Amino acid sequence: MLFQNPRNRTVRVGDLEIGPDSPLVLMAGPCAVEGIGQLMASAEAAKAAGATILRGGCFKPRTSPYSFQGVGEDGLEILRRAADSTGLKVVTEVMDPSQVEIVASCADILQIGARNMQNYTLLRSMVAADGKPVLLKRGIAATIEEWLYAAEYILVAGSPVILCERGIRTFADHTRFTLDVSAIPAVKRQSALPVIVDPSHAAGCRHLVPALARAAVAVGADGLLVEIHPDPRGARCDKEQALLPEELQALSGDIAAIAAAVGRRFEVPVSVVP
Ligand SMILES: [Mn+2]
Repeated sequence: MLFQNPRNRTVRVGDLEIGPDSPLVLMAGPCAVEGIGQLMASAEAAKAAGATILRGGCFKPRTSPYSFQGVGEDGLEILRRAADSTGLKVVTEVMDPSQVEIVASCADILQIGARNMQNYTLLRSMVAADGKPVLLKRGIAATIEEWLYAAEYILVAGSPVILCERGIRTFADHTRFTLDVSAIPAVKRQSALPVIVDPSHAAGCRHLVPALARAAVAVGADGLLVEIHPDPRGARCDKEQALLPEELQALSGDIAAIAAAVGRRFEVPVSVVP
């Protein structure tokens, strides 16, 4: 194996730092951008729970071509407005090389989804991200070695990488995917890159998300990416797994307590009681 080992273990996003030497970072927001009202409510809920980064997909890779495909470029502006009005950073997915420049002009972190982890044309096209950090989700059937080689394409293209474990495909059908908790300490042995965990897409159902998030923090994740929605029943995408604002608040308190137990910090607003 020949991996670049960035000496700097910290990924900087403006004034925010992500990595093992920094406080845990919480990224939260809806699966998909639907409109300004939904995004503002999500951004306020994220902020109130101690999140510093707002998520939301504008271009959605969907299993079925008949499912909602996202609002497209218009969503980027909505995302930016909601984030700016609450003082949050933005992470959003880019699906195609032709979108890299426009997404990079709006987002603070570009996301490459699990389905695109080995889309080498897209990975190489991160050269157009102008050095902005890229959040690279692990493919649903990718080994750690394949994941790190995919990261390498992005590093070579000039962007720092944040790895994101989001569950892999196994025989188990009680969750949407199986969260590979062991991947977090395992990948950290081989790489200095920050690792965050997405418990939402692994679980696929709301009631399992907090437990998986707590486990991720306990094994050393550097942050979490959590789907929330002000009205999950009306969500156009992934409604089963979106946490309510008050559920994210409760999870934040748990995370602060677990972080402290494993020697990490997670800065929460005073309204969140650990
Ligand atoms: Mn989703």
